[in-house]
Amino acid sequence: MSDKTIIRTTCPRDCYDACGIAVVKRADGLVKVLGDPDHSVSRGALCGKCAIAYNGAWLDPTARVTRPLKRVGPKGNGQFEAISWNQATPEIAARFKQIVSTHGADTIWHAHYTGTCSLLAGGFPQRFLNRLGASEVDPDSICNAAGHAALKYMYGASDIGFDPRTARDANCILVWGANPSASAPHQHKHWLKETKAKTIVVDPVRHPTATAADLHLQIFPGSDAVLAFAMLHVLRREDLIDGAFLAAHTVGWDELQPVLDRCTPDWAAPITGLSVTQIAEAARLYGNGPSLLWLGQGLQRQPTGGNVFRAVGLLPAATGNFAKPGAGFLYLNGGSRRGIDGDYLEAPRLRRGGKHTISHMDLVATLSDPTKAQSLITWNINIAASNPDQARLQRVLSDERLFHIAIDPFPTDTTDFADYVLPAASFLEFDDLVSPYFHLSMSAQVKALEPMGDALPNQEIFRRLAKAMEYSEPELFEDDRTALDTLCRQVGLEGFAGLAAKGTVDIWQEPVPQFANLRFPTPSGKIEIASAVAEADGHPRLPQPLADPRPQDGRLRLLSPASAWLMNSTYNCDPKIADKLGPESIALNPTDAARLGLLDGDAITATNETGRLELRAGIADIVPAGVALSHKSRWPKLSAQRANVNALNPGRKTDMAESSAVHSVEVTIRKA
Ligand SMILES: Nc1nc2c(c(=O)[nH]1)N[C@H]1C(S)=C(S)[C@@H](COP(=O)(O)OP(=O)(O)OC[C@H]3O[C@@H](n4cnc5c(=O)[nH]c(N)nc54)[C@H](O)[C@@H]3O)O[C@H]1N2
Ligand SMILES: Nc1nc2c(c(=O)[nH]1)N[C@H]1C(S)=C(S)[C@@H](COP(=O)(O)OP(=O)(O)OC[C@H]3O[C@@H](n4cnc5c(=O)[nH]c(N)nc54)[C@H](O)[C@@H]3O)O[C@H]1N2
Ligand code: SF4
Ligand SMILES: [Mo]
Repeated sequence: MSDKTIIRTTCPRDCYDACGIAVVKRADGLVKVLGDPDHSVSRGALCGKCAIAYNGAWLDPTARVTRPLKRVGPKGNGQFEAISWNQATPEIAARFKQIVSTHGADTIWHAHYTGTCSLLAGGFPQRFLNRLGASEVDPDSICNAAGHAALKYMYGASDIGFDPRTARDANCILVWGANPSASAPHQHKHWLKETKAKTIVVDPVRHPTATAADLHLQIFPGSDAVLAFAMLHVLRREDLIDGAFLAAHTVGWDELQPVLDRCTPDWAAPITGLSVTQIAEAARLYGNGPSLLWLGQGLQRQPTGGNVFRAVGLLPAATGNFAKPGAGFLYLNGGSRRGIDGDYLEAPRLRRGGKHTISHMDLVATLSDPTKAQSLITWNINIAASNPDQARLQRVLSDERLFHIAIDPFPTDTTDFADYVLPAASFLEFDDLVSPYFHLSMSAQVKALEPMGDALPNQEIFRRLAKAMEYSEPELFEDDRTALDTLCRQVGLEGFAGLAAKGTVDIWQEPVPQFANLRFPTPSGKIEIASAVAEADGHPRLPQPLADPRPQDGRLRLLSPASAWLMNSTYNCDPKIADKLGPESIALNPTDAARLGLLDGDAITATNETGRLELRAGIADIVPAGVALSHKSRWPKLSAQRANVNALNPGRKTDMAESSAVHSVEVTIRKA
C-alpha cells in the first residue's frame, strides 16, 4: 500500500485561473497542497500566494475560526466565547424572528461576494436568504457592475466571452485595464507567453504583463474612451474597418461618424498621455486581426466606467471581430453559458415579497439608519477591509444596535465586529463545483480533509439556520450530493463522481466562436452602438469620447488594484504572506517624488476628504506622473492605524449600475 494519497481538487478563489490542485496526504498526517501537474492551467504550480497560504494559514487551526463564537466584549474588539452549534443557531433564529415581527425581514441585510466562488458555497445560502426575505447588498456593485451594464446595452450580454483556446488563431491580443500578472497569474505565465499574436497592454501601471507586451500604452487613468475613439479614427482612416459587418450586424455606426471625425490621435495624445505614434501603432496591430480584446475589471472602476466600456467595446464591432476563430472580447465567461441554472441554485421563488437591493456604495448610509437596517449577515466577504468609507463603516459596525452575524474561515476585521461568528469550512474540506470564468470548463472541488473543529460549509450553516427558523421548504434542506449531481447534469455531465474522477473537463471539444450565429441578445438582435435602452435609462445614446479631468492642486490619482500576494483581503493573516507584502507602500513617479521632496522609503501621509493613511513611498516610473499606486485590501487590524487604502476611498459611484469607481480616488501626499 502506498504511504500517500493524492486528491485532485480545484481552487475556487475569485481568480481567472481556477487551478487544478493536488492534495498529497501522507500516512504520517503530513498534507501538501500543490498544483496538479496534469491540469492544463496550473501545470504543477499554484500561484505564489496560494502555494504559501494553502500550506500555511489554511491548514493552521490557530489561524482559523474553528468554533461558533458569541461576542463577550465591545464590538470590534474580537472578544468572543466559543459556543456549540446547538446554542448558536436557536439564539440567532430567535433574534431574526423578533426582528422580522417588529421591523420586517427586509431590515435584515446580507452582504456576500468573493470568499469562495464555488457554486454551492457561493449560491446555495441564497435559498435561505430568499425564504427569510432578507435584503441584499448587490455583490457586483463593489467590483464590476458598470462593465456588465455597459456590455448589456451594447451586446445584450456581458458574460459571453471569447474562448481562450482560440488565442492560437489570433494575430493580436489586446489586454485593456487588466493585470494578469497578479489577477490571472497562469494566463500571464502560459497563455500570453505561448501566443504568436502581438500583445498590447493598455494600463497606467507598468506591471509585469505590460513589461512583457509588444506594446504598452501607459495611459492616464480615466481617459480610455478618448484612446478608443482615436484608435477608431485611425482604423477608419486606414481602411481597417469591416464595413460589411457593420452594415449587417450593428445599429448606430452612422451616428458616430461626425464624432469620429474630430477624434484624431493629435487630439487624443495630450489627454491620454500617449504619443500619436503609439495610438496609431495600437490601432494597426489591433486592425490586423483576428484580434482578441480582454476587458479588465480594473478598467471600469472609473466615474465614467460604463462609458469607457461602451467606447472600448466599439473596437471588435467596428472590425468585425466575432464569430470566427481568434476573434472576440472577454469580460468573463458566466455559468449560464454552460447551462447552469441560477434559479435552481438560489431558489428565488422562495421569496414571498419583493427584494430590496442597494449598492455597496450605500452600505454605510443604509446601516446607519435603524428604520432600514436592524441586522447584517456577512458571508464570503470582508467588508471592513474591502469596502469604501472605511472609518465610517467601522463606526456603524460598532453600533450595539446592529445584530451582526459573520461567517468566515478566518477571524477578520469584519468578524471582529459581529455578535456571532460562524466557522466556515475551507474549500479543502467539502465537495463543490467550480465554473471557471476565463476558460469554458467545469471543475470539481473535492473534499480532501475533514472540516477543522466545528467548521461547516456555508450551505450546511444555512441549512441549520433554516431548521432553527422552523422552515419546511424542501429546497432549503437539499443535500450537497443531490445538488451537485443536478448541477452537473445541467452542463451535460453525468454526475459529480464522474467529474471528480477527471478534475476538470472542457465543455466543448473545440474552441467556440463568440456570438457564433451573429445574433446578439439586444432588442434589435444587433450590436447596439446607439442604444435606445441606454437612452431610456438616462445615459447618452452613443458612447462618448470623454476623459476624467486631471487632478488639481498637486493631488495624485490613486490606483489600488489587485496585489499579487493577496486575493482581495484573503491570505493577509498568513505570516509568510505578510512578510512578502512588507510595509504598506505607495508607488510614486520620480517627477512627483522630486516635486514633493521625497526619497525612496520615506514615510508619507496620504490624505483626502475621506481619510488619511500613513504609507511608505516607493519611487519608480511604473506609474505616470500624477498617478500613485497602492495595492488593495490588507487586513486593517494588522496595521497600527487599523486602516488600509480603503480609508481613502469615498465610495464614489460609476455612471452605470451604481458600481465602485475606486480607481478615481485622489490624494494629497506629504512627507510624514
Ligand atoms: N481599494 C480597493 N478596494 C477594493 C477593490 C479595489 O480594486 N480597490 N476591489 C474590489 C473588488 S473587485 C472586490 S471583488 C471586493 C472583494 O472583497 P471581498 O469579497 O470582501 O473579498 P475578501 O476581502 O477576500 O473577503 C472574502 C472573505 O471570505 C472568506 N472566505 C473564504 N472562503 C470562504 C467560505 O467558504 N465561506 C465563507 N463564509 N467565507 C469564506 C475569506 O476568509 C475572506 O475573509 O473588494 C473590492 N475592494
Ligand atoms: N492576486 C490577486 N488576484 C485577483 C484578485 C486579487 O485581489 N489578487 N482579485 C480578484 C478580483 S475580485 C477581481 S475583480 C480581479 C480584478 O483583476 P483585474 O481585472 O486585473 O483588475 P484590477 O486588478 O483592479 O486592475 C487591473 C488593472 O487596471 C488598471 N487600471 C486602473 N485604472 C485604469 C484606467 O483608468 N484605465 C486603464 N486602462 N487601466 C486602469 C490598474 O492599473 C490595474 O493594473 O482579480 C481577481 N484576481
Ligand atoms: S488563486 Fe488563482 S492562480 Fe492562485 S491557485 Fe487559485 S486559481 Fe490558481
Ligand atoms: Mo472583484
